[in-house]
Amino acid sequence: ERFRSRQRTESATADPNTADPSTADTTDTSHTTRVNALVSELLAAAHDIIRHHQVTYAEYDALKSWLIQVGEDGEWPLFLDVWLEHVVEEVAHESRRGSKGTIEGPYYVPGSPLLPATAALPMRDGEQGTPLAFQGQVTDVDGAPLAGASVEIWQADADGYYSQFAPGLPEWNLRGTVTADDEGRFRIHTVEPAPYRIPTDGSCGRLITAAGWHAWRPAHLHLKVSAPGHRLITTQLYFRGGEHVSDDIASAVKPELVLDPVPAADGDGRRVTYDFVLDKL
Ligand code: MBD
Ligand code: FE
Repeated sequence: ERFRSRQRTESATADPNTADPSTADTTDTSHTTRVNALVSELLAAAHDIIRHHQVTYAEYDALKSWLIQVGEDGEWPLFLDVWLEHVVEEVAHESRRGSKGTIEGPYYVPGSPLLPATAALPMRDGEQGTPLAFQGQVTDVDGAPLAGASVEIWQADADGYYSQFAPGLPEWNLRGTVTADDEGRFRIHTVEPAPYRIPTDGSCGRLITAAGWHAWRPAHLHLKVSAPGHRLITTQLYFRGGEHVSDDIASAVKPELVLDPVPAADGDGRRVTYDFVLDKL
């Protein structure tokens, strides 16, 4: 269970796009007004649903024990990032002109190994999966290269497991922080991840089964791309034609985020180019 309950405090405070609630004065009236409005409206929506659907005591008791169990399973990060984060991301980045972002999800870990502009992600000998050469350039919205931009990448392996959230994987497997070259270019050698299935043995899995949904996310690479003086982008990239690209349980696919890899020239795996455009701060 401890693999599911890592906290995300460091990334939340390190991301300049994320409002830092710790700087808010809790005695501030505007803060109080905001909490009052948000929580009151959330509760009113729940009250309406209870009346509209004539929710029974049996259903209320089931909800209560399910909510308690989500915490005991350490699945609140998973639940929130799968079913709520996409709308927070949509609102947060409405005004952006550069590349699209999407949700961070529950499996980011800051501080992955630093790698040069051309590098392979840390991986095991004989790491399974189709080799993927992922290259591109980081520029600003005027097309000027961002020398030394940071391209942080994390992903599941070919079995759909993330290091530090599944047992038996090397600590930083398929996680790295690449520094782009003087022209903002990078070339990262990795393997194509598998589609990801939400754990079916916990509370989120029970919800999915009870509601008759499926538990899948399409195969994806996670990225954080940043450069001094520019807005950090948290994003994910998907693979055209892959399973669940059009029915992601986490609603985090955007058309701009779907890659079209081609066979590599040397016949070993696939390659793809994807450029990132960062807004100014
Ligand atoms: C993932 O790998 C993920 O990216 C999200 C958003 C939710 C669950 C698992
Ligand atoms: Fe993921």
